[in-house]
Amino acid sequence: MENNKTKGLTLTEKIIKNHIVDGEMIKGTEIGLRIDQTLTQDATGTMAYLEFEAMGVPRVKTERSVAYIDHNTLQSGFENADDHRFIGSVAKKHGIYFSRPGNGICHQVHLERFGIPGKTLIGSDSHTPTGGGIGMIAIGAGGLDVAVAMGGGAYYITMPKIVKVELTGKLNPWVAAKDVILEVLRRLSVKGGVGKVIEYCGEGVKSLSVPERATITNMGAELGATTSIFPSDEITKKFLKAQKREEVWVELSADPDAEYDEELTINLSELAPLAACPHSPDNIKSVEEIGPMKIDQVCIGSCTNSSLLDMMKVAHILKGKTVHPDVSLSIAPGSKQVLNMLAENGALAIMIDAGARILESACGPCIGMGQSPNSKGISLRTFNRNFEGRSGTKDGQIYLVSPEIAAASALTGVLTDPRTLGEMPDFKLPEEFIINDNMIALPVDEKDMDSVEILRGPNIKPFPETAPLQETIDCGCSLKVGDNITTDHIMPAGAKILPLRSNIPAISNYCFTVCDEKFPERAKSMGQSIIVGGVNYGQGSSREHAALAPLYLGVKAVLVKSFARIHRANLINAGILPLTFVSEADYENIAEGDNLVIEGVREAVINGVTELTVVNKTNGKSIPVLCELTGRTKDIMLAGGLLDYTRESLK
Ligand code: MIC
Ligand code: SF4
Repeated sequence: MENNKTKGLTLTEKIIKNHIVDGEMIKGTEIGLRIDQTLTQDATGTMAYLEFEAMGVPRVKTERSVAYIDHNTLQSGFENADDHRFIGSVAKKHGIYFSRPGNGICHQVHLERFGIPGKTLIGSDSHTPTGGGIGMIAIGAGGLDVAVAMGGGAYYITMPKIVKVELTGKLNPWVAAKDVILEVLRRLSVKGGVGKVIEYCGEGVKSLSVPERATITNMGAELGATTSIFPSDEITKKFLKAQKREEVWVELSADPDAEYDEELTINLSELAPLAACPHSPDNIKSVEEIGPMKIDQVCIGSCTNSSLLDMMKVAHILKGKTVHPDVSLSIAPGSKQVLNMLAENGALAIMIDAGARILESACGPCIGMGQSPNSKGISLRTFNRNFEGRSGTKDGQIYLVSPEIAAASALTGVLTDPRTLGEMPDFKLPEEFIINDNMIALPVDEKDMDSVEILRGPNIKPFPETAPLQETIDCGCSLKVGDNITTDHIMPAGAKILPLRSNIPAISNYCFTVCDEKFPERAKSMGQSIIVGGVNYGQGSSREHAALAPLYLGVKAVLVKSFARIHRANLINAGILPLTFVSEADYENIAEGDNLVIEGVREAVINGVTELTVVNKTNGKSIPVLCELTGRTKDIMLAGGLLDYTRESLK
């Protein structure tokens, strides 16, 4: 047997090894990582900065922290504008770079201007793994975890399994990076990546540019993966050089004898244009299989597919043509840099000429901020999530596709295979991007920080009250839901609800309303309650509001078949007990409204006892459940959440 010490390392292990500050690189155990960079966006940022303020750390301790404004950019009342000003003032005071509204989507801008191969990044947004396209370990986290990292604290994850995805061959014309990640989703499903890092390697990597790699790592979030990563090579160097940041480049790859936990091979030459059908990113069919379905809307953009390369392909397809009369086409270039370059090289004029509705460089329709489709409307989107209702139209039918498919279909009015477009030009990234960071405001020097006033609008309400873990949880089941519940079910987004992200009491009135309109009222009237769910509970976004709203509504525990990673961490951070069924069959032994009792909870957590019993007083059944907490998460739960725990440890 090979000696462990001499075995080669995967790229993930190399970066983790350089950043580990707590624990050991043993799969399945908890490890603490030093975090070099953080990012926040505005929809999660206000909470994250309130939490940062509550910790009382004067200046961020990271190498670079950036606050982006990109989600809540529709200002139909004072709320979002007030929140932007709050974030801007906190950033200025506490040493954080501030990417102003209009500068672009956090992940796109971070890749362009701040990402550094080999560094660690955590962001209060689940698509932070976009940075893996440039060779970073970039992980999505709850706002509170990001606040702790800004304060110099470690970020804790379970040491992941590492999956090798070997890319062979080369993509055929009009087949895109989006089709690669859709193929991975087809094979692994939305829960296939939980507890894993997806590491790409092989000959095929060399044919993919950094933005294409970033499309793949971005949508790795939909696998439930901890993150995804590509090596840092000559192509990465070229990209950084074009961004005038060549000096930060380092070469990084796995050792040739690295050992992986799982392996899969994708032959790029065999891929065909794919689509994720309603209502899940892993519901994959080929465009050919679906056929020429009539469509109502096309939206191009989002952090998955809004790079200059994507936009140039779209412009090429639209050139000299007109958007089909039955279709609405919107395009949101991912950053000011991309938009600026499109304006300079004439591609923007081509898009406008074809009849595209040009949107600002922001998340926009991806998070239901405008462009909701018509009733039962079929919408093709280059985005990463097509969960039910996320578009803002409850019965909207959302298909996730590449920009090539989207643009071709916008012209024909039906789902169209872009391979019918004829010869594909050789789209290349420019030797030099337009660099102008004038929309990134710098913080003041530490000595001047007292002169900065924090601008707190009336929309900003304090963090909800928490309490130390109880010995006995005795309450009713306020809600029972099925498998693959997303955070878009738990805490919906969209133009109407997003402005309430800094106001937990108000936003709580929408908690779970996608599944059951009466839930908030019922939970409140019950005082305390337990939610029961199926597998992969809490998949999707990193929004801690999906834990804070239940906390505000009195939810004490969530009992499910299995959890998605970030949401489970957010529940613990909020002091809500995450429980799983020992036997999934017991899911049937609880109905909504049943009275449930769990005794000896606090003592069990203190003593590290992982098995608890839920007694269903309504039907008399005893249900064994698991409460798997490690040293640190035990203390967080006992304290009533991460904020209380951090406050206590700072005393
Ligand atoms: C998303 O794509 O779901 C979001 C909106 O970017 C979320 C963050 C949020 O809800 O604010 C995410 O991905 O974490
Ligand atoms: Fe914004 Fe959509 Fe990306 Fe989330 S997935 S960061 S909403 S563009």
